[in-house]
Amino acid sequence: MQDVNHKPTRAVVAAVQLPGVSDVEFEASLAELRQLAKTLGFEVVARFTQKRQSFDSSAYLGTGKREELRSLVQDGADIVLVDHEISPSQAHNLEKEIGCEVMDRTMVILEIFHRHARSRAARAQVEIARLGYMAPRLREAAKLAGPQSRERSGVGGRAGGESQSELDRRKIRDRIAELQKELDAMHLERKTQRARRQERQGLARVALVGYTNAGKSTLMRALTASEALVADKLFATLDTTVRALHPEGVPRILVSDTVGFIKNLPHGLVASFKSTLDEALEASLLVHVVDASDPGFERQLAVTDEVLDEIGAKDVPRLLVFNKIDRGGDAAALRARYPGCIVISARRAGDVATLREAIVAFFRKRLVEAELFLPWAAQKLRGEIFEHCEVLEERSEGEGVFLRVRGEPEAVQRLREQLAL
Ligand SMILES: Nc1nc2c(ncn2[C@@H]2O[C@H](COP(=O)(O)OP(=O)(O)OP(=O)(O)O)[C@@H](O)[C@H]2O)c(=O)[nH]1
Ligand SMILES: [Mg+2]
Repeated sequence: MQDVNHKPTRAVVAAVQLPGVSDVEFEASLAELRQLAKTLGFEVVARFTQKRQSFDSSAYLGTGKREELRSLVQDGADIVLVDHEISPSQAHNLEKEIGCEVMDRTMVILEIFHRHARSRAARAQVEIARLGYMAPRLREAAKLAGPQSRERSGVGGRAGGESQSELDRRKIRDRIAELQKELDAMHLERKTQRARRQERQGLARVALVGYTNAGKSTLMRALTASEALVADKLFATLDTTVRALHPEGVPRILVSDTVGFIKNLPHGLVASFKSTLDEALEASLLVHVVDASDPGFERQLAVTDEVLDEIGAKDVPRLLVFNKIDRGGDAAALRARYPGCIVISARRAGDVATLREAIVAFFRKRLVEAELFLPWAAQKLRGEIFEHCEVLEERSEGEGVFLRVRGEPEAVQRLREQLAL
């Protein structure tokens, strides 16, 4: 997609506006496609739109419009990005008529995920989604290429009489199965590690979720004094990372940063990122971060809610956080409209402290007070008690010490069990 001189690829963003879609919604989606294109390093040279009752079944745009687009492309564009997911045959026909490559929204998002995937798990997840997207397209390509495609020279191992496309499909299926097996193994391993970590570190967990580019990683950095990747790109973060809230207190709170959501997140991606998100969704609190300065924030908020429902996180308590208020947005109006929300800028230390306090308050509400008796013989548990609980009072009595403590119910229960041994 890059020419030999490494000049940026020149892209046209194109979209059909259907009757039910408002101008605002349409423009917001197109602006987002531009952002996606920029994230891929494309230079957007033109926009191209058409109002239609429905997508043209053969090539997305109407006949006359395809002609127009063809000459626009000839004037200097390398690729056309279409703001919907289109069928393999629509893409193929459109490419043929306008004379350049066409990428639909799904493909653009998949490509970004592909480039940003770092960990083994993220790579495998993205590859599964890409293969799932490509399979029907390969079938289409084979159909269009006709019977002579059987003559195409394949890479070894072809069973007698099997066409190239059948072979490719079989390979794709096998590869997906293989990747899925790897992922399942990784998932299991992570689960075990997580269980161990929770044993050690307590159970208070909060996950930062929200639309891509809302500022989740920026807040992660500020809240945990760590080095999460922050970038003015869509889908900068693909892996869940976990760090302790800083400064540490009782309970010790773990914060996770997660992959961002977007309108029309390809279905294959939702499925494949579910395991990554699962970890985050075991959190007791979701901090839903919204970019208050984005005119389309309401839609972004709704999309995030939808995806959270879809992946089974509907009932996890949420804290709604409007971020980037330094860039725009009406704080008073937001507070009136979304009771209980917090309006902040991740760039202001005071605001981050307010958010931290809200998170800590949520978890402190769960804490219970209890009395523990620590016999002299079990002094080795003393450090553990102090690590997991706040000790409110301590008095020696006969065979040991009584400690009045405050901690998470699970931590207190665990200590009780250990003391009973
Ligand atoms: N002005 C302003 N910019 C912010 C604020 N918070 C984050 N940003 C910027 O917004 C951009 C995106 O921030 P990230 O923290 O990477 O966003 P994210 O939600 O993690 O995005 P993904 O990982 O892509 O889902 C970066 O350029 C940040 O510097 C804020 O409060 N004010
Ligand atoms: Mg991020």
